[in-house]
Amino acid sequence: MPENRSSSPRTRTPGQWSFTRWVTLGHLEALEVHHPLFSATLVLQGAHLVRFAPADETDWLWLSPTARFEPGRAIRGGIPLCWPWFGDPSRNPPAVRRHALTHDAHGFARTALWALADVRESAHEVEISLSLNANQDFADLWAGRALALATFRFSVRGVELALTTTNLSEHPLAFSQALHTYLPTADITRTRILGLGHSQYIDTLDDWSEHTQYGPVYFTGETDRIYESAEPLQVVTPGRTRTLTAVGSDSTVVWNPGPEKAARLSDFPDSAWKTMLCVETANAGGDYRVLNKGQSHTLGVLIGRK
Ligand code: TA6
Repeated sequence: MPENRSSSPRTRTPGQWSFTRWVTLGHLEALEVHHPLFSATLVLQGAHLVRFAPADETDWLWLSPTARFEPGRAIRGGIPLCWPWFGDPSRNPPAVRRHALTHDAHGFARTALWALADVRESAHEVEISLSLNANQDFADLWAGRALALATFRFSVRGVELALTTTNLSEHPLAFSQALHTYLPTADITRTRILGLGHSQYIDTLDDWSEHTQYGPVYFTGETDRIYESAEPLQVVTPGRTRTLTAVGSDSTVVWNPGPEKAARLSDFPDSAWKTMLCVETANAGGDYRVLNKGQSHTLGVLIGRK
């Protein structure tokens, strides 16, 4: 796991905001939003949203009860940003793979220190932007050069997250990525995902073979699939339905570790697989993106209520 790195000196302005303030989570700095309509916690390391809830509601995101907040350590839960590659680099297309200079899953953005770019507050919403300049400071991890800008917009409607990548190099840049959203459920065996019916998917547990989805996605054990679709989704769990609407994506990753893998995961209680799932808005597999010099691409998701 690459150590905690910053692409620029930390510009930490005193909290001159109405609803937003600096806090420390474990050993990490974070911005905590306490708005009359919602609350949220955004960790600077990884531009990692770990909590969001409208007023009088329970958290919309799942965060491991054993998550650790340490420099250079990925946080288990919330919405990790997998960038500038998704998953195992060796499982990426050659154009993406050749830029990755480590074997770490999910790139290095989630353990890098992002810089605060902007905070905007209003009576109805709060928007926070963080940036990561993946320049020569990351030359031992990645052969690319790009600027990543993560913008979070919180409101009573939900969370909008947009991750914009701009190619700063002189050459075309191929990359993959995912907004690795962890969602809670009261019972994974009574949970289903609507909106992926009739789409093709790669089953990483069945030798990465292609399959067709018929009807809702149910969970009967470890599930780890890359769907070649990014239609609007409904995640139906006992007592609540969450909607996920993607932009800039043609792939969706669905993951639940099941009991055996759960026992091997870091910062993850053995039984936690029963009360969480990941539904990840992505540019993964064949949906990787290529940017020419100066070009940008935005991957986004709106997590809302039905
Ligand atoms: O998104 C699915 C996945 O790639 C799974 O294969 C599993 O490894 C999961 O991500 C968690 O990855 P992490 O590195 O956060 O433990």
